[in-house]
Amino acid sequence: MSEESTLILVKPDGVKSGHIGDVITRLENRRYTITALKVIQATPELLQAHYAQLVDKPFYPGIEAFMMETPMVAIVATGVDVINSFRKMVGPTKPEDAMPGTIRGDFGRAWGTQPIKNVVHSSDSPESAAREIKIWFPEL
Ligand code: IDP
Repeated sequence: MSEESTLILVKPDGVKSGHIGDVITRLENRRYTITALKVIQATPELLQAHYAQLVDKPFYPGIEAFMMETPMVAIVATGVDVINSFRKMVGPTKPEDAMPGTIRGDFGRAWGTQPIKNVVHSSDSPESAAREIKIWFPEL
């Protein structure tokens, strides 16, 4: 397998609860390379592009408001199979479904809330990763 890159966002609940460092540490422990990293305040435009497939859902306005609560940390991580492997390290969408040892299982605290607050976003496919990296890092 060859190297690939994925887009990771430490969401506002992860920022507020002090888990930026934990996410970075897990990437480094797994020997992924952090190829870009910045603090960025999301806007409705960025979020509508990022969550294009969710914009029409009834819960979308709640997601948009949540994702703008604080600036987020956006990361491009690179390594062999990083997209799928990091998704496994993140765990399923609902923190209450995520096993201990996963980022959402260990650090997700907002169980059963709407919108779902789950510490991090990570790309789910090579196509999503390429699209999302362009949205959050147009300078790359
Ligand atoms: P993922 O983040 O695990 O890839 P997606 O289905 O791509 O999950 O959804 C993106 C984000 O939208 C989720 O992480 C979560 O914050 C929010 N979300 C997804 N489904 C729901 C829902 O049914 N209610 C509220 N929020 C949701």
